[in-house]
Amino acid sequence: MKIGITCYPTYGGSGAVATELGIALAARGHEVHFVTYAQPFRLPSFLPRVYFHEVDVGRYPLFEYPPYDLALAVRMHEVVREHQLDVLHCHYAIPHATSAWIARSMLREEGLDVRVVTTLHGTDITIVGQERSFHAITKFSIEKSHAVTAVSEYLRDETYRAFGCVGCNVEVIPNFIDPALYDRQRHRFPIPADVVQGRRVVMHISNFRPVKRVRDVVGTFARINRDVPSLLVMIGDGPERVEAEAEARELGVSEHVMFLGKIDAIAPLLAGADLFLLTSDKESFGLSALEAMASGVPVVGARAGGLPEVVTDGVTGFLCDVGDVEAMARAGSRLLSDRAAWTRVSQAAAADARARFSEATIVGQYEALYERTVREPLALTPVRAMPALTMDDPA
Ligand code: GMT
Repeated sequence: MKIGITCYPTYGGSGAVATELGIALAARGHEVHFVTYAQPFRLPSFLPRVYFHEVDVGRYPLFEYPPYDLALAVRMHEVVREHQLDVLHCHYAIPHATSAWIARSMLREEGLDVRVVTTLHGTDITIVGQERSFHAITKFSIEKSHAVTAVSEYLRDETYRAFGCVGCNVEVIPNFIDPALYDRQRHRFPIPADVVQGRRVVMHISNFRPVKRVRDVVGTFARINRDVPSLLVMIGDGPERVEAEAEARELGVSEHVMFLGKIDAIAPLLAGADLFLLTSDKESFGLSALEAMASGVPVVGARAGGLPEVVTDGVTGFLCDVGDVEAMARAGSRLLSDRAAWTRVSQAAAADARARFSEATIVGQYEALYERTVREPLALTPVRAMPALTMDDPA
């Protein structure tokens, strides 16, 4: 099959999943065309059957806000025509699914067509999509896709709830890991022993957006560090990084916290971690938690969104109420000070990630979906008439 993939190419779970899906599809013999404004961060420079088409928005001075969604639609239209793509797979609803609908409308004017598959990742539904300015276009773009997937049951249900889509078929296809890559035996931990100084390694990876509650990561760590001497390794960057740095200073743990910034290859870092913290108040899936589990790192986090579908509380990690840093710290300290318990949870996490979220299984589910969609376009049942949500009434 010939598949176009559009995603946010910068750091973030949806871009990571989209890129790894494309790479895996190409390895299975499909032709994959990435259409986006920059080379996706996890995409190597050359792979057989993988192509990258850059979207150029231009710089006309009249445009205070250059219309990326239109430039993307034009590029999608061009790539589908030139390469006879069967499917355009959009990761993150807006603007990608909207641009795909425009591209498809242009193609249909010329007697051509393409199937549009949209994967919902999280904040496209739980935050951005529910803003007054974006609600109607998100709903429209979901309805106009031939097939829609969500990365967790939580996100599927949230889509139905927020957009009033009672009859449409949102299929859950979870995120996945490459078990050969996320294997703690395979890597050498890149942080030197004289930096670690025998401390246990606690890790957090995110884009440091408010939803991640990175102050809670530092707060949880500071409490763990009182019981078990530890080092907190913070990977990623974003608007709340300064808050996390300030929290570390206020709690007097700065010398035990390292901020590494954005890093592409996280598997070697996870291979040396003893505990992973994910304290978000909304997390549709938690790809970084899955990558940690696959690397044999127990996860301690907040019982929010789809994270309980990934982390089995008490078996592959521990989940506590959002914001309850005391409980998270107690769970973390217990794990780090009981070698037998740690080994049990670490092994259970690595095994469960392989059993439920292996690349081989999940990529097969996407392939089956494409085949079904191309053979017999899914007619999404029209969404029932519903009042527009307002920000004062998000229910
Ligand atoms: O906020 C992020 O972590 C980035 C965001 C994205 O779109 O890149 O992540 C969302 O998609 C990931 C991949 O499916 C999920 O693992 C994350 O849970 C989800 N983030 C949120 O729901 C906050």
